[in-house]
Amino acid sequence: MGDIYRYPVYFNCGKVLSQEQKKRIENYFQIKRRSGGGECSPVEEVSENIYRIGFTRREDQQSVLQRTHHVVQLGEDSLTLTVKESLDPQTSEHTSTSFSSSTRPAQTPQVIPPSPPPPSGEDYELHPDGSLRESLQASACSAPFDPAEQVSVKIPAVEEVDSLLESFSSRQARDEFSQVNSTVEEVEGRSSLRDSLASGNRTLTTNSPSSGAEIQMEAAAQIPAGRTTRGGGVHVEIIQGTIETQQVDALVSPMIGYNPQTSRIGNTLHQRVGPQLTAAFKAAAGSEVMVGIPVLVENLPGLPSHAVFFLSLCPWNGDPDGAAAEVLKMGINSILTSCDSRGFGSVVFPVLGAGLMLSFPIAVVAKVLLKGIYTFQQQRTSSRPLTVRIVIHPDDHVSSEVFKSAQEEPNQVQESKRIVLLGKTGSGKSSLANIILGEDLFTVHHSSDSGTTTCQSETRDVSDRKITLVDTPGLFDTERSEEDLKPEIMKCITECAPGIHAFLIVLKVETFSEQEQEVISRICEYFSEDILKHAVVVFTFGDQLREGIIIEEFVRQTQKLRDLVNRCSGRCHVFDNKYWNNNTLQNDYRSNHFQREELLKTIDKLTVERNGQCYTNDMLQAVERETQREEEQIRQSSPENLPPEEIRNQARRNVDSQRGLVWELFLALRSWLG
Ligand SMILES: Nc1nc2c(ncn2[C@@H]2O[C@H](COP(=O)(O)OP(=O)(O)OP(=O)(O)O)[C@@H](O)[C@H]2O)c(=O)[nH]1
Ligand SMILES: [Mg+2]
Repeated sequence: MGDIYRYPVYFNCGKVLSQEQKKRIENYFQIKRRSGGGECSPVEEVSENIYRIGFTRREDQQSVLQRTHHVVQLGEDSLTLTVKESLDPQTSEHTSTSFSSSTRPAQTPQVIPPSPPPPSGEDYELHPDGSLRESLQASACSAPFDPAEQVSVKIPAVEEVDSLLESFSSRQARDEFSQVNSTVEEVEGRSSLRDSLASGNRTLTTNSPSSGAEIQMEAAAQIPAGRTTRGGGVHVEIIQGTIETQQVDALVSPMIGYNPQTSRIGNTLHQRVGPQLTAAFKAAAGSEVMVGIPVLVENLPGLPSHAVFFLSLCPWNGDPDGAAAEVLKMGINSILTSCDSRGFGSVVFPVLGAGLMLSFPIAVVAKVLLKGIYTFQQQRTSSRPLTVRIVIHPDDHVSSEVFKSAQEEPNQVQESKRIVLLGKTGSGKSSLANIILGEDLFTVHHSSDSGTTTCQSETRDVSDRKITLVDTPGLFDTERSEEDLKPEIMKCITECAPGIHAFLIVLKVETFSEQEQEVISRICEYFSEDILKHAVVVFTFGDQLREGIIIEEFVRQTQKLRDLVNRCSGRCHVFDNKYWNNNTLQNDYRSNHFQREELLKTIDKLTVERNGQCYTNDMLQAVERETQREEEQIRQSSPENLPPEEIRNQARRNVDSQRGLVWELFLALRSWLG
């Protein structure tokens, strides 16, 4: 990874930085608007109290260095970093770091104040000690939480969560629910979740017409509670503020295990309410809580909100499709369902699970939360207005940025993943595209003198994801001239603006020759090395693989192939578009069905690791701006209300017709970037 972050910035620090402080500094340097920076490495200590952070782009490094001093906010205190480009002893001797506070006199550089609760996310590592996290992780969410108190946390397996979720109205789920939540009922006198289960009038598979959820990002600290939602339905607000001061029907407070004080919010609520909080929680929860099923506590004194949903979650396990994410989804859905059946008009969510304790990536939380709300909204039968407010702590700029970009991209939640297939003529790109989308949409050519001649893009829903595949001709074949490439590269770029989530570099299971190497070099030359951060190497003609051999072993046998896959962070899969279609047995390695699911998971992971950001370059962005201008013109000039999809396609066609101009721009940029 070291060479990716090859543009360093150094700073000196009087004392050892904690992990959390390093993370804050990294977050600061990631946000262009604040520091001038961009994609960067974690902060690492290179010698005593000297730290390095590396950028992937020279422009970002240079723009950070334009300011000698950077001020990073750490709770109430701020840390001033004096930055340098090199470790030259002469210059590094003068680097300094100091703390200052707006409310207190500056402290000595040697003193790092105790960390305040992190604003980023909602839970933090306070309770009861480090062993909690370890025990939860070690037990993979299956151990009783606190045997001394005779309480426990029930954690269903992933499949159980799924089936539980999908069979909410089933008898079995009802029984299970009543078992874990019996005391909630006693305290409340009525449990509308149970009511809704018992009534059986709603299942999660119902597809009712929706009135359309609205998403709004509010910069204001507070939005008056009780604000009416527009047009009924679900109204989503994203604001910065403090959750405990919201005047709404219900707040959501995450927790680990059976302890409501294992999150920042839980602690804050405890401070406001006092010991009654624990007593009321215990009375409501009984001896057991189940992860993903909220415990509702109403009428807590000292709070402006009517009720609090305490939601037990599992720590992040690195898998966007894993148990932790499923539990989070399930919890969100349970809370929203409960709000509906209780007649609540407003509920407030924090950035659930993104703190140190639960450690979900913020991009995952944003996606699960927004998608959960959309899904709920599409499936609910009630048309009663419900305001769902997502509250981000005022200091949590990272979450704010992530949610803002989620909000800025139209229908980001349902936005399709744009994936481009690249590779030599005849490598099996069109065949692979058909396998991935599950339909014969792209023409497969069986003779060597014909082949795909134009870029084609198709979008389909595949395994709960919306996928757009862009099939290309053998764009980077060595015998093709740049003139030949021009129109098709342009078309590919207009199809993919503003960015590409993943590239599939398609290679046959065969000897990796000079020619293949040359194709890879050309791809990197056109799109820059950055492409490999978003690339997966996909092998076709998998039947050539010796029985019992997995693709990684095949890769290991050839140095150049190994290097390529390493540069793609090890991402590789294998298909046989012709012979592996009938093996539908789960976990059968020589099955396209299995490989497709694995490939989709790899792409999900890749997107999460890149915080949802696509591969983009100045060219793609310029084309996107142009496309948006065209869209605006079409909107203004067309008498009838065209659907957004049609406007977008028309705009793309218009931009594509100006290829000459775009090509000039492309060449100019390429020579400028060297
Ligand atoms: N046995 C086998 N044949 C394959 C596989 N993939 C593709 N083919 C065959 O290879 C030939 C070319 O496949 P295409 O999918 O058209 O290849 P392409 O990469 O799209 O080729 P261009 O469009 O020319 O760039 C066809 O005859 C396919 O049936 C595979 O995995 N196994
Ligand atoms: Mg083809």
